[in-house]
Amino acid sequence: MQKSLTETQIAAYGREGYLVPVAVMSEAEACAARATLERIEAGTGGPLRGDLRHKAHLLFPFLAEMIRHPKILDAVEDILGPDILCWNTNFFIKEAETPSFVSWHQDSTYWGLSSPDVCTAWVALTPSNLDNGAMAVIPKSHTMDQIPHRDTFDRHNLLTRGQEIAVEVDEKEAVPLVLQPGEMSLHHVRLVHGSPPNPSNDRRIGFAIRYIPTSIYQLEGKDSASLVRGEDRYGHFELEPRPETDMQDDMLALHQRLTQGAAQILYRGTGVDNFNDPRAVRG
Ligand SMILES: O=C(O)CCC(=O)C(=O)O
Repeated sequence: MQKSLTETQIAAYGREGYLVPVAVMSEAEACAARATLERIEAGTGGPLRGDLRHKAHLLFPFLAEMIRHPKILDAVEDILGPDILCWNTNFFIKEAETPSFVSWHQDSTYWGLSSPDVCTAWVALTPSNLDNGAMAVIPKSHTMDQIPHRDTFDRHNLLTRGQEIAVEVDEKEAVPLVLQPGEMSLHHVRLVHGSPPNPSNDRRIGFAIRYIPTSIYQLEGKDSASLVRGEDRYGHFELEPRPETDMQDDMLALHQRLTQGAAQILYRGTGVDNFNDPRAVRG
């Protein structure tokens, strides 16, 4: 029995590779999350950079709560089943009137996971629309295998390596995923997607939560994840604890160790081995 999505929505995700919009919190809750983020940024000296953009759910309780949000998990459970790990989280923040963009890509390219049974919940903390660089997707592209990508390391490209698909993408097919604060989109790990810069006068903030079933494993090294629902009967990942306060000393040390391990997987073969390397810092 489904938890929150209808049969039609589940079928649409399977057929098209994405689902939008799914309401998961009120606009007031999303605005409160943005305010918390901006209070943290004020304390860390500006927009989150380097390793703070990755696995920030280990450092900040409001994000630890968000990855466990019942409405997000109910929808993800309808897609992935009852035993769910949050493998990673990434902030995708486009500052107002900046050139930051996301090239056309498939998420699966460098993640090293054993199966494409991976679903991203992209949660909007601000509006995301045609005026501020909303993500766009190529429907049904998730049915293709892994497509070759080339690394550009373009510093305005928000992806780890600035990787882009090495074949022509027919942009006429692209569908923008328009979201209000508090709504999310869901997308499959092989779906081709990307987004243009934000020319508007406000930031566009998305929090991307990568969910996997517990059966999946990492092919490229040791990796970690947070058990957010159900049971882990496989033990493929080091299970992450949950922070109680912002930037606890022990969680900072753990975050540094785990994001360094993650960077070694994502940047393998490039000489970059942590998210604070100048080639890895994005914005
Ligand atoms: O935030 C964006 O525009 C792109 C996000 C993205 O590529 C992702 O969540 O995988």
